[in-house]
Amino acid sequence: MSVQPTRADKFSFGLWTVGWPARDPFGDATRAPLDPIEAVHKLTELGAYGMTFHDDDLVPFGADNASRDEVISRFRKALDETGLVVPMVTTNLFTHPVFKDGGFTSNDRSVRRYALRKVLRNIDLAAEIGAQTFVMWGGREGAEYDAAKDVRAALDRYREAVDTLAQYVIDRGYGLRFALEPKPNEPRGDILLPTVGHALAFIASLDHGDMVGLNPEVGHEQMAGLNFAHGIAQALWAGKLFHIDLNGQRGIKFDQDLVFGHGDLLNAFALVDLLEHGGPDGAPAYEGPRHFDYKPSRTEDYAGVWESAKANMRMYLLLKERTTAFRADPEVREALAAAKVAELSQPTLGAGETVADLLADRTAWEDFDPDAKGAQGYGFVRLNQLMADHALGAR
Ligand code: ASC
Ligand code: MN
Ligand code: MN
Ligand code: MN
Repeated sequence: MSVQPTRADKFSFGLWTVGWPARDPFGDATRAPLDPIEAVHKLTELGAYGMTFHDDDLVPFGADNASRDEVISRFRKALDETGLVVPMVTTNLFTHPVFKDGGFTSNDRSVRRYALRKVLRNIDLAAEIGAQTFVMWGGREGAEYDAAKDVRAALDRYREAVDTLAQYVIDRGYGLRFALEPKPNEPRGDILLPTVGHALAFIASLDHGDMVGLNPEVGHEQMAGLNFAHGIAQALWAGKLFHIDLNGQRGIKFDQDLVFGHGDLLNAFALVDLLEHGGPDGAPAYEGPRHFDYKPSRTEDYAGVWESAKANMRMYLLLKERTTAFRADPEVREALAAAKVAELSQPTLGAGETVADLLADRTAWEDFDPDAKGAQGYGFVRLNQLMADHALGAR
């Protein structure tokens, strides 16, 4: 298997990732701004198939219509020249001070109305440029102080906003779906819809919930101490994995946005295993873009930026290769069987079996020996070591 990326791998990058000039809360930018056109050409050359952007990444906030049109037409020309696609567009409701208390959930109603207008305009652009997914990361939708935010009212307004936008997409006949991106904190002290689970519960309350799914980010779940592969499994189980943000994070701390696999490598292995082999009969469980939302570290110059872009794709392809070998290894198959992993797919009650039948089944209670079953080993550690061996290329 080749670890040279091709378009068939469906790798995409946010313009704000390779284009991050590396300004952080403590220091100035360490890199000059990147021309979006150069990013299009460079990413194509490296083997990516797509690029994504926030409205304001491409067109500076507050640009007049004439300069907006010019930027967009230059960008479209570069897409046509390279064949790079824009599978996803997202929205910036976090940079400008007007959004300091949020966009859809600001306490100030006029800010909420302005935020809706900004997003409606961006949805038009997303549809025009051929995107299939519209991501919403509500980075400023939250609070630092409990008394300052009526959380139930904020969730009402969040729901109102998402339903309004979904209705607009229906009315316009756009083929877009929405993907909400959870994050627990940063930049707000506490962000609404902090995890995959919170967002799934919110989506279930929407009028147009069928059009709304998730864009989970590796590091965001890990900032909450959660298992990302488990979160993705639940999103898949709910039919809500509309998009994904791949990156790396080392434990519960500020959002690091490292290269994919440069954080929790074994969880990244489990993730790629799930995405690439977790469907029926070992087929991929997810067919969408493999999207990187990372930040090239502040220490890097542009040579380092492009190395880091390559590193994301290389990590994914190496993990794809290793997980394929893991799944094909007869000893792994035997260890999976010994660990009864497939037995969990068998329904607990038999076909047509009623509770009365279960109550009448002596083997389930009267003749069941909990002490004997309690003494059995499951062999999970051996299985995990086989996974680690494959991850390290030792098998
Ligand atoms: C997004 C998104 C994030 C943030 C972050 C902004 O749209 O997916 O994680 O914005 O990249 O710096
Ligand atoms: Mn992040
Ligand atoms: Mn993200
Ligand atoms: Mn991010």
